[in-house]
Amino acid sequence: MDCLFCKIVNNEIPAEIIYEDDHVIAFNDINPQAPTHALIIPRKHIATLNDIEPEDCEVVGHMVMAASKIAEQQGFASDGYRTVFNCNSHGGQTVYHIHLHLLGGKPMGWPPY
Ligand code: IU
Repeated sequence: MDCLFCKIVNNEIPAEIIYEDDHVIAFNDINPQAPTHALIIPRKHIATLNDIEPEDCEVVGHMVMAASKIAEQQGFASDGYRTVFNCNSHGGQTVYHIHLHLLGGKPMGWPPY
């Protein structure tokens, strides 16, 4: 399978990994949109949010828990932060291995367009 994020999971291409556990890894986005912009991904390949199955609930929970742990580690948990899943073209998804964006270190705007 030719998936960029699977290659990062398998150490076939480098990334600045900032967190990992048995289910997920997180690394710095190459095009950061905030002082901290990390991507939290499951080790398992899941293409889009539409492909999540009931047995994936645990890993998706790990993704969300990882976001709050990283926010704490980076020192912006109490100020707050943004988490985003983009899904398919209207959602702005460009890499088809689900990833939770974690953006922190500055106030975020809303709406996101
Ligand atoms: P999106 O939600 O699928 O649009 O997000 C994909 C992200 O992956 C985007 O923020 C890119 O900057 C990021 N990214 C990366 O960190 N490393 C890469 O090699 C590639 C994309 I291609």
